[in-house]
Amino acid sequence: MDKLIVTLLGATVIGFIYWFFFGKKDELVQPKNVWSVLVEGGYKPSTITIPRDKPTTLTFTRTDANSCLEEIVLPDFKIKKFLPLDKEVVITIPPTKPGIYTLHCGMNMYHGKIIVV
Ligand SMILES: [Cu+2]
Repeated sequence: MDKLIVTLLGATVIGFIYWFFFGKKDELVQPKNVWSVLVEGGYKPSTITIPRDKPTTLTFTRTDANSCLEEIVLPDFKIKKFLPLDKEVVITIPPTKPGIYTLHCGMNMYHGKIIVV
């Protein structure tokens, strides 16, 4: 009986560790070159992981009437775009060297991250 409990506990711990380190990380690191970002009280998701060797298409949809979010800026890519309410705006990012790049609203109050891997 004790052995069984220890085994079950061990399996649970291993499962948790796996989930904690790999499950989450996978979600964060898995690069995609097509993303849809909802602009509502910020950027959702706020961290976007993209591959270095392919052009990436980001589609932004602003559903937040807050004028603070009506402009999006990707300073490293020299991109600045107006986001009309409830309209999809496509931003294309060329293949880029690995690194962390920021994106923010016109007033630099809301932030997001583009991770190129
Ligand atoms: Cu703003």
